[in-house]
Amino acid sequence: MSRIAAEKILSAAQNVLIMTHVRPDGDAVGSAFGLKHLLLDWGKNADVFFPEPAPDYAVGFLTEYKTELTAEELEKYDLLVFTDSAAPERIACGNWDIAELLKRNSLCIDHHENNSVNAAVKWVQPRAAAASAMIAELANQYKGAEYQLPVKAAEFLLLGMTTDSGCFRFSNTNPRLFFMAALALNSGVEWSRIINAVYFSKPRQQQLFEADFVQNHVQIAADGKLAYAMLPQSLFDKYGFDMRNGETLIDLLREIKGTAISFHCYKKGNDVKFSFRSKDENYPVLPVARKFGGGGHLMAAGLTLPDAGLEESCERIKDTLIRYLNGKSWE
Ligand SMILES: [Mn+2]
Repeated sequence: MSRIAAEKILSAAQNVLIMTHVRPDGDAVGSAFGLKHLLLDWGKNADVFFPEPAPDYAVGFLTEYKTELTAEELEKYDLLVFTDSAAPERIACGNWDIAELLKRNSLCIDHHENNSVNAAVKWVQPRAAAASAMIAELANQYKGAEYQLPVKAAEFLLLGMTTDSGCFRFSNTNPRLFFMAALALNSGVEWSRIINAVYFSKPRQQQLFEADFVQNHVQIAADGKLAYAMLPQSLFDKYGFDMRNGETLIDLLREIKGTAISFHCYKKGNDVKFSFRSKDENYPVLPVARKFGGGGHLMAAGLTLPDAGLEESCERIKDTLIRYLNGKSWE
């Protein structure tokens, strides 16, 4: 479905509850809270149900939100919106059964390939760099070119646009993104506040964690085309580091000269979590992630292997990627 359908369902609603994905990143925060501030500007009631902690860099931007949602509260909303959420099981909805929530009037705004959220209205644009960029576009189209984004909405949308594109460096960076970022900047947002919070506020402990990661955990394979790292729990413990703040850790692998694919993995409860990036269009990572039950974007994907061992899983994925990079059968 199209942006027009999204505009229609939003315009008909009066009380909107917005949710986003688990382990929220900058675009999750940016799209959910950015939409909230737009809807407030458009004379609607809008709340964000945000039951999981935000990355530290985003905390200073957050405005009011709900961490709990009673059945009685839920009744007062006539529309639920899910932003940046690729699959129903990826939606952060606290103790609620997502299947129950999806029976209600709902809208999904997302930019992941193969989105499987069966909302009443879906607007999915895999080529959009960020869900936040889609929401800026919706505001621009719905309200017209003269519409000035409210400063708070613009700030959140920029937060999402910059983080999902690695500050306009990743392969998803396109003219639309720059255009939407320019629109948002035009509202009078303090850009340096966003940049300083996201890129120049790294705690010293995190820097030391990253140095240890680079020094002792990064491995190179496939004649330099693959960089990967397996992160043991002891490394997290040593620096008190939480992967909630590890969104850019993968870039320490991707930045290495000559690499096409990078990944890291770590244990979360009984599961093993993988993050994949590619910087070579000949070797997108999505097909490999999907093969093992993961998802995401063509060049940036993720995977959770339930009830798996860290070492064995890492070996298995590494071997698959080596075959993939060497043009051998890997499926
Ligand atoms: Mn996103």
